[in-house]
Amino acid sequence: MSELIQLTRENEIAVITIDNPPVNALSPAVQAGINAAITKINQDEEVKAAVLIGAGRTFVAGADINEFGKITSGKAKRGSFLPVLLAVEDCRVPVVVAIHGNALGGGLELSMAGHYRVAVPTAQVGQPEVNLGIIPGAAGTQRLPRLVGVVKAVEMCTTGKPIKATEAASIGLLDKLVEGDLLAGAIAFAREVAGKPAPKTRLRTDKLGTAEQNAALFAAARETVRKKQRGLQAPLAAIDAIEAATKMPFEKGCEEEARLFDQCLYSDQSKALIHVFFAEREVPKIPDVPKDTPVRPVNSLAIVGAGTMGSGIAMVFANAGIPVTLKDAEQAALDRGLETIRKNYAISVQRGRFTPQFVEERMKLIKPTLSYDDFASADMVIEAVFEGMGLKKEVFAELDRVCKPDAIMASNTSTLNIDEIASVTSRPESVIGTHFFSPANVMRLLEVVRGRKSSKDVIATCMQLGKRIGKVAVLVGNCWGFVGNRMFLPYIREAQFLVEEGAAPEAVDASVTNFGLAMGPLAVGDLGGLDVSYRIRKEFRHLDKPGARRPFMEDRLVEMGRLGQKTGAGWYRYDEQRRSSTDPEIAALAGKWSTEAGIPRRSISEDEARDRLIYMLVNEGARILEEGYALRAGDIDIIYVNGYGFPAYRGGPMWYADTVGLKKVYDRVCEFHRAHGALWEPAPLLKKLAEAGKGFADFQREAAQATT
Ligand code: 3H9
Repeated sequence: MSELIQLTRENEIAVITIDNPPVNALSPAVQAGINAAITKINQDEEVKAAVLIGAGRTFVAGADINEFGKITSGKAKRGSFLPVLLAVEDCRVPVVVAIHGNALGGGLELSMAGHYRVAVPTAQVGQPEVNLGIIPGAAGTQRLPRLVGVVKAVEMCTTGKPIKATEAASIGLLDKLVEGDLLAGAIAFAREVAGKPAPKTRLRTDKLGTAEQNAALFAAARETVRKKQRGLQAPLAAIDAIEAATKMPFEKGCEEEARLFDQCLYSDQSKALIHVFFAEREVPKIPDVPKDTPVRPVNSLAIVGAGTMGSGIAMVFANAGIPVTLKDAEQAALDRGLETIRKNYAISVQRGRFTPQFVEERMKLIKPTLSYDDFASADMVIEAVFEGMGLKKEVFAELDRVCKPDAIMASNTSTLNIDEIASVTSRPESVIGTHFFSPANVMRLLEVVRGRKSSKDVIATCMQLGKRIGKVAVLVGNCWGFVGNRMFLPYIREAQFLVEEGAAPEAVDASVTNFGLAMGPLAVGDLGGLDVSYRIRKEFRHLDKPGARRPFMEDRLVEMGRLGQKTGAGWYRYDEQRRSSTDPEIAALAGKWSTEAGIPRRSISEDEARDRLIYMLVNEGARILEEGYALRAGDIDIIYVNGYGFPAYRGGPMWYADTVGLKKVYDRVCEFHRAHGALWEPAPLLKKLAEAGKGFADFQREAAQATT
């Protein structure tokens, strides 16, 4: 046997162990090894049943995702796992698959080819391929509906969400839950079924339903996907493949699945989603803060400021089981904060996300206070007061006085200079930025802002803590707006320019929502309140490029009291339920103000609007990358996908630019530079890469090679 697959014997039971750390991915060698093990078992008369199990922390997390890029770039041939699975299913003796950790993608497909499946209660099983822009490619769409029925199979293959072992057992996907030692339990189960006829999943049809029942189910499923997974191709392909399972014999269904799988695999969507998968796993890797950097224990948190951000952050930590002291200066503000928390939890209970008991336990973890006295024992403090340097400095001076010596002192600032904040403390090495995104209890992104003196153990602690509290933590440098907002501000500025030049707000927003963004820039402004960026623009006016064009629309709307949703009007008009509609007054105001400012009104195409918005992000992203405020182009992509509603299937702004081709992007940026002036000056890195015929991915690869 190969090192990756071990074949051993427990008397009459053969045990195949897959040992391909870290997640037993089904590399070609693993697939060949399983095949060889089955051949041996078939030849060994003494074997009466077999157990197939994974070594290490998990069963099998699916195909080796690294292989997909090699296949689409022509560096590897696309093999098929199907013959191996048929060999398992046609094995002379019953095969019992024993699952712990995860059986995902090809891992679940392998399990379903086995005759029985047993699992520990903590295990999870799923077909998450759609998250990578593909569909199950080893008969998952054919065997799963045969085991769990069409509705559940469609749900699992279109959402990609794994289900818990307990649920899997209740719907017939697992035959038994094993308490205690999994291998021992699986061997005992194998002894029970040895010598008896073993059921083959592919021969079953009892759960496939009738054509009439299914027609309505598939139509409804397609409708749901179009609404909830807007723009994604793979979930629709998964439905097509499952439909094939209900209409064709198994072998033909597999052929149809393979055709659809290939179509998805070679798509831009799949390449982008695979990029996002690996970029997310790259993000915690910080060259000068190695994995084994010691961390400070964080078992309690204190928060200053019970506003929207402070109360949201309190929920995030309470949800992770970490006790929180929540402080505000005023009782009324504290009461409001707690009320917000209660309301948010009530919504989560209504939506079935949390049980009332869970919420009650979390509420007990949040301790309101008006005093800093309660801060002395906190392992970490997050300041979430109003965005203003003076106030933040006051708070940090106070924290320096009350916090214990090794406490981490973090600021939730979204724009301000962490070094300046740290300068008022006697321990700048313990000061760092933890920039949460609103609503903090919902958004996955956390920017960890590294100050000049932030120590490595503080950085490592915050990055690890991010994972513990369910966030994607991305380390960023300390520049204005850090990464996300530094790119976002020019983007929303450009949206205003488009309106000032003649585009309707809904056309501006549609140019990026049609591209796949969750919301357009103007609707986002209305949602958060136009006064937020108004204040930022005012405070940082001194940073504006001298002589460069300045937007005026939004400032004037704010000055008219049109602050967005909260005042019933902003870029759009809102009814009581905050449903938006076009406001003809905006077109009239834009026309009047633009004429006064001497800006000619013209018709603007959707392509121009989209390119100006997206390429503004890319151009600023290129500057950030070159200046070293983001470690990798992929980090910027992860920030935009997780914090700004950028469609993951486009891979993030930097990946998207690479797919367009940087030469094309650069030419367009130059065109906008000529037409609109200094704010479109091409980033030097963009120019350099475009002229060299390279992409951001090449830049990253070369930078990584240079450091190794
Ligand atoms: C598929 O199966 C298609 C089939 O239908 C058809 C043909 C058979 N491949 O996430 P983590 C690496 S498509 C290669 O940090 P966790 C990962 O990059 C596949 N590598 O750990 C990381 O490497 P590094 C369908 C993989 O405990 C390390 O493992 N399956 C794979 O937080 C640890 O990962 C999926 O989509 C892989 N399949 O989460 C499942 N999986 O240390 C994808 C992981 O160098 N995987 N790695 O950065 C996951 O969802 C999570 O990794 C998992 C563990 C839940 C398993």
